Amino acid sequence: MPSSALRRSAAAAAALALAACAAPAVAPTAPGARRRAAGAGIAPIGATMRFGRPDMNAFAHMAQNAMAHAQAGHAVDRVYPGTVVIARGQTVAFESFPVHQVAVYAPGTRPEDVRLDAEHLADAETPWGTFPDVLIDDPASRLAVSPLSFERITWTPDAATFDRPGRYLVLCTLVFHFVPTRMYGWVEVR
Ligand SMILES: [Cu+2]
Repeated sequence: MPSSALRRSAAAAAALALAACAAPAVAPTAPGARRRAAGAGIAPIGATMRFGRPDMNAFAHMAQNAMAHAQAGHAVDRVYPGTVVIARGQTVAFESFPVHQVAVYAPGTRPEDVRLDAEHLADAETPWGTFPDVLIDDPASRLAVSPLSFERITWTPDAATFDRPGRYLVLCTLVFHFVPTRMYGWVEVR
């Protein structure tokens, strides 16, 4: 069953995308932004990772047959660069281009550990309707998950996400990105 959190996340992203159509400004969607805005616990950004590419920052080409387009898988659906290194106390700015969703898993989690059976796939609410069972929703060892990016977004997980040394798996939860194009990378915390 899809988690309500993922549903809320997708719904929030959809609302954001719709709002973006009316107003050009797209606010970064960072959990903990309120707390940081209050002046507490600002985490320095140690690296930037991009999910997808800026030249794919338009989804007009996906509007027709969006589901079929998404399922086809594309070579650009990758993480750039594949590995970044940060220090403890830092976080990562994830620039995400349409359409991806970033999930961070605890050190020790390997790509093959992520479960992809029907019990661990969730629906995605999109501007084109509901896409059934397309989002990887395996909460085991998962530390943080971003909204779906229907526009270019920058998502910065809370500094507590990377609070110990190790190699963190970061992946796109769209199953047809994670599997055929291996859309995942690594954050090394030293
Ligand atoms: Cu993706």
